[in-house]
Amino acid sequence: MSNSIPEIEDAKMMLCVGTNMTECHPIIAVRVKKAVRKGAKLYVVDPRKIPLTEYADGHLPLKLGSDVALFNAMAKVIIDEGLEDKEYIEERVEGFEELKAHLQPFTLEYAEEISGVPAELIRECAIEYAKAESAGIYYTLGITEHICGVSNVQSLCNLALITGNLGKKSAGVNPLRGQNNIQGAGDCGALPNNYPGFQSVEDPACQEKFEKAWGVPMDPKKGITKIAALDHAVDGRIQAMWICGENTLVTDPDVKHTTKALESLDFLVVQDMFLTDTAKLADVVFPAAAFTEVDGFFTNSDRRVQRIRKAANPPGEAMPDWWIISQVAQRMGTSVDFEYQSSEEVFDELAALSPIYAGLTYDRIEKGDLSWPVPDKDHPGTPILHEGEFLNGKGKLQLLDYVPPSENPDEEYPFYLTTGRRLPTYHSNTMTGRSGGFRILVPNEWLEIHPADSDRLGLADGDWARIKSRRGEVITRVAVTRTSPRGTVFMSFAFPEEVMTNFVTNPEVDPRTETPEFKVAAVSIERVEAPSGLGAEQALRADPEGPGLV
Ligand SMILES: Nc1nc2c(c(=O)[nH]1)N[C@H]1C(S)=C(S)[C@@H](COP(=O)(O)OP(=O)(O)OC[C@H]3O[C@@H](n4cnc5c(=O)[nH]c(N)nc54)[C@H](O)[C@@H]3O)O[C@H]1N2
Ligand SMILES: Nc1nc2c(c(=O)[nH]1)N[C@H]1C(S)=C(S)[C@@H](COP(=O)(O)OP(=O)(O)OC[C@H]3O[C@@H](n4cnc5c(=O)[nH]c(N)nc54)[C@H](O)[C@@H]3O)O[C@H]1N2
Ligand SMILES: [Mo]
Repeated sequence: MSNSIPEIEDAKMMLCVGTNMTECHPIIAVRVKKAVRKGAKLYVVDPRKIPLTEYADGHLPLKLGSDVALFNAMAKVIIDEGLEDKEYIEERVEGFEELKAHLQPFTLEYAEEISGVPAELIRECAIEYAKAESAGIYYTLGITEHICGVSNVQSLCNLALITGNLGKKSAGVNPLRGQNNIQGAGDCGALPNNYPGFQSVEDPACQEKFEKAWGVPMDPKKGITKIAALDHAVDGRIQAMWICGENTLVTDPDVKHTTKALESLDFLVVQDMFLTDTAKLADVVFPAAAFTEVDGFFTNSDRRVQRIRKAANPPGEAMPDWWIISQVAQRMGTSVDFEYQSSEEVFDELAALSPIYAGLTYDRIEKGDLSWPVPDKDHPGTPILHEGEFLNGKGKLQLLDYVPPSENPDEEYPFYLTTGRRLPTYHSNTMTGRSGGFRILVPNEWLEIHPADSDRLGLADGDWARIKSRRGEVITRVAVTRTSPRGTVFMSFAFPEEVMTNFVTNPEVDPRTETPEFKVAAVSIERVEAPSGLGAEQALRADPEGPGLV
């Protein structure tokens, strides 16, 4: 995030895009609700009528994958109305005239046609965003898990840049990170293109620095993503894989392809707290300790570095992840020193090699109140990025085109399926599924479908349906609800033992990040009889409340 979480409370306008915040980031959503109570405006851009819309001044229920058309039109409104921040643009932004020319075709009428959102509502949202003293953008997977995910994000950055909302308190462009330490994992170099501290593997100066630190030659080429690695497993270029803390078999798109990839490997290691579906395919399983059972550090969504402390002993043979990795490394006979005695030693090495962590020690992160960059020991941390100047010079406006989703409804597959989360379950449910009472909250998977569509298909609430795409099919219960719009249905992926949602999802990726288009697949839906053995014990779903979409 460019700004810190507590600042949200003082935002004057919040634009929440593709983020089901009350269900997926409920603590952050509390700050949003507090800001609303203090008089801030809230606009929600999401195809579904998610609970956050109940607090909103405006809900823009756009068609799946139409974000660029909508945000380009908003940028055009802002410029046409003369609401851009001229001084900020002059001083800090590059490419304004080019953007202005590029936006000419993105009229409100065009945006309404592509997104289905009434032109007047788009205009209202643009004006509220531009006029606010401080306006924050918050987004999550609704815009990133698309073949145009990068463009979606850039179209939001354009809005922030032309209105001077980057480098300012209670504003910014804020991706709400998914898992507790996904930010920290990237910071530590768990990325194909960076060493720890986001230092490029392709930069000769960085290569030299790490060669010196570790005493071995560095590969000057960047690595590959997990998506590419699975493809390479199928075509034989990769023979061995070590999966740490991921239930890949269940959570990657197109399960048939993932299964083939993992089964093609000569050797698979899985390091997890539980014997997941993925771990069952492994040659070796390393039992990992849980976060409550280890000492270490996590870096939060807003770059806040925090200590975690051991509160219980791990069960059985389970050990901390850093320990398992360093023990294997030592046995591989490398000349690199992997003899860490504690997580603190790992942290000190990270701080020594990454300028953004340079001023941090376990003592300094004791209270968890410092956000990186913290370049030296006296530095107070950086809750707001880009204050005063951008690291790489000027903020560059991007000229973006609308690209439709890779798969769209046709005669054979007439519906859009979008997938995501529900509050009581966490991903593949390996963790949340273990608490006895959770099925009271979410008894089973269900397909969220609008009454206009269910009527046409002869489906009643609680019936069973077959959902089929070009990749595969699943059978699930249906819930007739106005949460999803007509023509678009929604499922989670939390009940793989009953409904393997990712049999159906779309493996097409954004070519720049290789993030799959989990948010759009074309599917067919047909009523089926209740499968034997499953119907009786599965209660009906709990339905989200609210009037829903017409
Ligand atoms: N309870 C719970 N919380 C979680 C998780 C969990 O499994 N359970 N997982 C964590 C992780 S790793 C992550 S990454 C986050 C994810 O957090 P979110 O991204 O908020 O979760 P999703 O359910 O994937 O929701 C995406 C939202 O995008 C909307 N959407 C779909 N398509 C589009 C589109 O084309 N445009 C726009 N504007 N919106 C669209 C959907 O309707 C949905 O409301 O949640 C984290 N928090
Ligand atoms: N259809 C569909 N699929 C999706 C998505 C979607 O929106 N739609 N979203 C995608 C996204 S954003 C995400 S993040 C993924 C999530 O996908 P996964 O990360 O595969 O999902 P989890 O079920 O959270 O699996 C995490 C595993 O880590 C283990 N674990 C937990 N803590 C530790 C630890 O400290 N050490 C070790 N070694 N293991 C640990 C857990 O036991 C669990 O098995 O799903 C992706 N898949
Ligand atoms: Mo995620």
